[in-house]
Amino acid sequence: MRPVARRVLATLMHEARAGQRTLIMGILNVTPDSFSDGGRFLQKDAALRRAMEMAASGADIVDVGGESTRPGAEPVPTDEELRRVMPVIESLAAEPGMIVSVDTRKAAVARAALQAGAAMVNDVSAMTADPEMASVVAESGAAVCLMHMQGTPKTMQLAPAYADVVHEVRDYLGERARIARAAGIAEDRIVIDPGFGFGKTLEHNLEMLRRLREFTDLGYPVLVGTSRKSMLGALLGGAPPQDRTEGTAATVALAVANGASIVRVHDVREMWRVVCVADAVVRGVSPL
Ligand code: HH2
Repeated sequence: MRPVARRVLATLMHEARAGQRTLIMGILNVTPDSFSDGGRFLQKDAALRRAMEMAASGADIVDVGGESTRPGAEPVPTDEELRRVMPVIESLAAEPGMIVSVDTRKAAVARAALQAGAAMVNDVSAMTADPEMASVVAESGAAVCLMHMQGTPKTMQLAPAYADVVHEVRDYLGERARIARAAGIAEDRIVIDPGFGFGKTLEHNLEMLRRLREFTDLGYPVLVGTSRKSMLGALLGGAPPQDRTEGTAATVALAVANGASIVRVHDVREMWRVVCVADAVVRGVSPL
């Protein structure tokens, strides 16, 4: 990681942990099949343009992914995932002040991305998919986002079931964070995420958003990723992903009110404005 990225990451993690303001993670899917923007950013030029646009619109972190984890998705081989994300990450990480996250479950992809200058690993398996992931993250000094998922993308929406979704997910995230720390990842480099839409029914998702404080009580910054997800389509009469902006905005505002530190979104310009207003109400701060 470059010294500038190291410094910016330390500041962002401090802000996230102290609850000073809500950070925005902009989504960049370099995939042919992501649920809402699949195929749009497969060409490197288009991906870089999109990343720069998101940074200019207020993204603190750009999250680059080369494998869709939408319900039903098939796994992508390592060499294909590397081929998709690495040219983009290499260019982005060279931009001064740009904080790049890599959305991957594979240690080999994380290692290559971190060597190229990425500052964060966003692992939707909470480092359970690859036994080498924890040591790769620990050695790099990068941040990690640990997300909860019931099952795998292929099967997770078939029959999600919990006795109490918030208790189960909270206990799991607490345990994964403990394991991350035991592997040498610093406490102030860990972010947790309840995993909206990952093996959850609409009711589970609503319950998690309503009771988000029970996750923040674990003491780690909480990331919320509801952007354009099917829970919003279900609540908005079947609106397609591109027509879920207001629904996303409602969940972002409620996430801020309920203690989220980071929101992961597609519509950065719009959600930056939502966060601006929500942070003024909830935290009494304004970036303008
Ligand atoms: N959601 C998606 C992917 N990665 N990472 C975290 N930490 N939290 C999330 O909620 C999350 C995530 C799915 O959204 P998207 O990347 O837009 O779609 P796809 O998986 O189809 O590429």
